[in-house]
Amino acid sequence: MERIPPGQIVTERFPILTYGEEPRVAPEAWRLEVGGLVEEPFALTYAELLALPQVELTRDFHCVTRWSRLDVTWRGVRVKDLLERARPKPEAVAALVHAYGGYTTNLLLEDLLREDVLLAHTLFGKPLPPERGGPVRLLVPHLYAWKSAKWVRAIELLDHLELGFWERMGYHWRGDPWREERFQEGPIPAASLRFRSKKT
Ligand SMILES: Nc1nc2c(c(=O)[nH]1)N[C@H]1C(S)=C(S)[C@@H](COP(=O)(O)O)O[C@H]1N2
Ligand SMILES: [Mo]
Repeated sequence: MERIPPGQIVTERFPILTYGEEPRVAPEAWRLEVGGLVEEPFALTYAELLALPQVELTRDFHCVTRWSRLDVTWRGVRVKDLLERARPKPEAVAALVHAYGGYTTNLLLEDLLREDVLLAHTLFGKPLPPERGGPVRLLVPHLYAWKSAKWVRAIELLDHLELGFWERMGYHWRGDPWREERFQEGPIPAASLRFRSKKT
């Protein structure tokens, strides 16, 4: 497989992209809430996050505005581990991720359960800087970078698709860079909502 998704241009730089004000969240004040359609909703502190099993990985980062930054090294906790602890109800198929400052983005539960989806607190060996979403951001390397919500605050599991900030503005409901899912052209096809009928 090609390394660079179609229509992307590699940059040596690593631009900072934030819509609106940059929220300031002290590590001591940071909380992650895992809730919605789960059996065991819980909140996590920064200290608790650091005490969990840690993963380090290096991944390329693809922004829908066409820049790709290769080989970014992150450290954090697998979102999968946290979701397993919360125990999603059978009808949970999607998530709305909420950030401090009001930003949101939607994801399929199956996309959040990938092994390389992290709650990242470290970037290139240093604490995640505030402008990068510190103290903690989401990293979803297999989708466009707008899914990697900075200053993440909550993961809310849902039995339906609820669009996030950019998705409501016309960006693609899923955002796979390999399929160039940049903008939502036309209505979201019913086939994409297959996850609605996953109910058991
Ligand atoms: N909370 C929040 N998260 C966000 C954004 C934002 O504006 N607010 N921008 C997104 C977009 S469009 C991109 S490309 C990446 C950029 O991450 P970076 O600033 O670390 O490069 O963050 C994503 N996460
Ligand atoms: Mo972006």
